[in-house]
Amino acid sequence: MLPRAILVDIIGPDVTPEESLARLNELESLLVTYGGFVIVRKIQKKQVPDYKTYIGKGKVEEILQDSLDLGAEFVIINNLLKPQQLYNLEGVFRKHEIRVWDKIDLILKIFSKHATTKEAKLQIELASLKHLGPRIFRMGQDLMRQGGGIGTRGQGETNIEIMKRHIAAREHKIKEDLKKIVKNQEGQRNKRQDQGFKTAAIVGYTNAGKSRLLQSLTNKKVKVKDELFATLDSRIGKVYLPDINQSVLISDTIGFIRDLPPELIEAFDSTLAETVHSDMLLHVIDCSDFEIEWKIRVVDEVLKKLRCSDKSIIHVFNKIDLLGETRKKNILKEFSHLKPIFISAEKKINLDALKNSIADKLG
Ligand SMILES: Nc1nc2c(ncn2[C@@H]2O[C@H](COP(=O)(O)OP(=O)(O)OP(=O)(O)O)[C@@H](O)[C@H]2O)c(=O)[nH]1
Ligand SMILES: [Mg+2]
Repeated sequence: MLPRAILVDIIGPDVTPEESLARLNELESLLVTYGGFVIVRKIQKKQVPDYKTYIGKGKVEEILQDSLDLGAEFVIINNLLKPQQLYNLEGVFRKHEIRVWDKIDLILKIFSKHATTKEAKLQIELASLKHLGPRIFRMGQDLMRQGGGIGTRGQGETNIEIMKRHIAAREHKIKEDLKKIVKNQEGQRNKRQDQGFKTAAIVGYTNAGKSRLLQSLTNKKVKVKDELFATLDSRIGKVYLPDINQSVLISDTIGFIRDLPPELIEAFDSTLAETVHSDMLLHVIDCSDFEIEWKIRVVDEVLKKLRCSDKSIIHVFNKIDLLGETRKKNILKEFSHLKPIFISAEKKINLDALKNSIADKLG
């Protein structure tokens, strides 16, 4: 049986019903990608999150009762909690064998499931250590306090110190290993540059069709799947542009998502290096999706964090095969300022126009 979960979202008073729905839909897609099943969705409007447990006290009790009544194994909170808050919540649910995750926990679990390369695995381990570390210390401290009497206390402190040192040493080792990978990638990038290749990096929201576009343009075999965060590494393929009689390199990478925590972006430094060093960007947008506008905004924000906002960019509106004429016209009107190029990566519609446009930008 699939793990059963209660989804909880704490939203500010200004969040509209549409946005609130979109937020929970996204969390549900993440859970489905992980392989779970939603039994109830809970929303609490709150100006300021609870200092101790993020969720208000009454709501915590309500969620616990529902979890017990409905047999939930997980409570997943659609926010980014402080380690202390998560730890306190876990304290309420742990004795009933119900686990409490925040959004990063869930994303990290999906990442672990999808990671295949050494680089991705290292990056995920690093992000997990950063995210979980403080909670592990808390647990250690509690054990120490429960130990009580003289003698055990000293032992507990020593154990926490050992644990902290162990985690710090592991972090250090991962960073060293990643540095080697980055160096190797730099070498390859320099070589490609010396050979005169220009690069266009595909970016976009997760599940927009980035990997399919790389495959359709370059025939490179990559993982294409209807799930979030199917891609966790970076891939490069070559495409010939007749307009400028030149081949360019196209790279594909991890997708973005709303509230992508900065520590995850940091951990994925080496995977995102291809994007950061590219000559231009192809921002792929799923135009069959009704949430185009804020997804574009999310991607723009991540690009800003990566200091890529100044790069030349093409807005590639993908999955045109799923659109009726009216909707296409409306989208064209609403987003005309972005000069969209409509394509279908899946059905290979309008790829030549896209190639010409890339040639234009790079030429
Ligand atoms: N109908 C249609 N489906 C598409 C098109 N392009 C991609 N898809 C589908 O959309 C889903 C996601 O495609 P991917 O290429 O894996 O998307 P991605 O952006 O790489 O996703 P992540 O790596 O998970 O961030 C897959 O089921 C694709 O088959 C398109 O032009 N039309
Ligand atoms: Mg992909």
